[in-house]
Amino acid sequence: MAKRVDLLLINPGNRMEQYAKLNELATVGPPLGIGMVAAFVRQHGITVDIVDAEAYFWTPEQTVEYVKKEYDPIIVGLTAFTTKMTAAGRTMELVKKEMPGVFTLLGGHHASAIPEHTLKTEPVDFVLQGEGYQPIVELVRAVKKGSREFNITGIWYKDAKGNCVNNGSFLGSHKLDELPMVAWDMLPMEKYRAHHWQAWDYDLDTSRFAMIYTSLGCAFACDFCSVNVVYGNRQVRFRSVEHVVAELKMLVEQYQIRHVEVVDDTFTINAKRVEALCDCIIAAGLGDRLNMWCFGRTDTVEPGLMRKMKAAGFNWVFMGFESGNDQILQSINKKQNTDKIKRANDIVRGAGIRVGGNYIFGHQEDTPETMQDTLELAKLLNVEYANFFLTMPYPGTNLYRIAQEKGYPLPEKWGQYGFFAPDAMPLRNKHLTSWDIIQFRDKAFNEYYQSASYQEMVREVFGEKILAFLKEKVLSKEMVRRPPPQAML
Ligand code: B12
Ligand code: SF4
Repeated sequence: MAKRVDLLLINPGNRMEQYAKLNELATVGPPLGIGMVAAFVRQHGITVDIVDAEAYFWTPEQTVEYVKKEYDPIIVGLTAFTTKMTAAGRTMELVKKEMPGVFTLLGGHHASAIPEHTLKTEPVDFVLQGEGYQPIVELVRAVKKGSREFNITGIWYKDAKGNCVNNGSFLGSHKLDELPMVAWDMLPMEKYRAHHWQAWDYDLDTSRFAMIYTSLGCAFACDFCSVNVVYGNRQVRFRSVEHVVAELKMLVEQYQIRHVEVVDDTFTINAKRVEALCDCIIAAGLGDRLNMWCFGRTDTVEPGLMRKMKAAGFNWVFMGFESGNDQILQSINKKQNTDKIKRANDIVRGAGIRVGGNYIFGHQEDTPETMQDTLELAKLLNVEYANFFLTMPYPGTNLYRIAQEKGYPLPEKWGQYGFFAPDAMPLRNKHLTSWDIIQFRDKAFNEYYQSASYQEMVREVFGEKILAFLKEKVLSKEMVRRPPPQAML
């Protein structure tokens, strides 16, 4: 018999649209956001479950077929980034068609960035702007009472006349320790797997993977990033180190987790706290049982801190290098220059930690020459793994506003906002079309990964087997670009 629940949370699937030939290699991570919402509402007496369609590689059709058979929910709530909106929209459409009377709810970065547009254009009854704890408890209670008015901070809906009701954004409490741990018991833990590079030192076994947050929000405001549409422009909030370590311990002991991604946007921002966290991880005997990675800013990595992190199981640090040209770095307000980037790279690698370098092509002031500088810096640093990203005008970013002000075309399909989508469409600038940018990015990717110096480094550091894997499984998958649509030229 179908299981009756107040709230069914879904992580919609869209892997083929996003990753195409890279699908089998791309990470499969647990949806922390809905995992936390589920844990919170459950504490308040609401019956809830999670369907992680992405983890099963299900299409919206397969998802709704399963949901219809297994569940009898009052509200179906989905989470989505911009790139997942095609799948989220289709899933909600099918819920409306196949399960009449069930309410639909959408939360996450995309809905928080453009709640009104989302409410007007998607088959959704309620949009959550911001963090999803107390508002959802109140919403479920109101729906169950048969209410027609929802004056709940964070909840946007249409009134009886079809007008959008704006209840603003919900910013959660400052005390993160008061939030429960993710509802890991509702997630298909055996399905998650790390990025392939995270397992290069582990014989390519990506299983036993989880993600964790130790802080939420970011104090910076980079043009291309939309992190604060959910958390608001305020100080970063931290969990206590004990709270984090208790969750890590539970993940290791109950689920035998080994690979962990720390999702904090700038994990290394507060050195003292990171040291205390590392001490606590080491004292709990987890340092050599975990293989973790995190994001760090180039101005927050110092030798002592890196050595401590290495001892605590941090084997990879990813840093936003962004560009190899100092004027471009200044123009994007990143508060770093190429000397600082080189220094940070030396420090992290000096501590025996692998470096992931994030580069972006197509900044608003980029030209073919400055993009070449970025590629040259990448080759010079020759880090263990490099991401070559694109300037994507995600809703909620400054780039999105720039696109609107300047009348630059935006992608026509949500999937085109994905960095690895076959029809990805970065934002153009006054020197470069979207097509110029993407062509350069593809060339940069090939030049970097095919270069003798990169491949030699991989052989030396990780061995012959990893180099063979890289060549056969990653580099052989040539990205086929469709002929560019007019808007990209
Ligand atoms: C981990 C992560 C991933 C993982 C996701 C794993 C997973 N299953 O979720 C992976 C590596 C797969 C990933 C991929 C991508 N990601 Co990502 N990712 C993140 C990261 C670092 C953390 C997300 C997270 O767990 N946050 C912590 C949780 C607790 O917060 P949350 O998810 O926001 O959830 C809260 C609220 O939003 C809300 N909420 C969320 N969903 C719902 C749903 C309901 C019903 C309700 C009520 C509430 C609710 O309540 C939660 C608790 O308050 C964020 C940055 C960030 N700090 O958020 C970027 C981020 C979300 N990613 C981003 C991007 C761009 C991508 C990619 C498109 C990049 C690419 N490769 O092309 C892909 C898209 C993949 C796809 N399938 O389409 C952007 C999104 C921008 C946007 N507007 O869409 C972000 C914000 C990074 C950035 N700096 O801009 N990502
Ligand atoms: S790119 Fe990083 S530092 Fe910049 S706003 Fe986003 S999370 Fe913060």
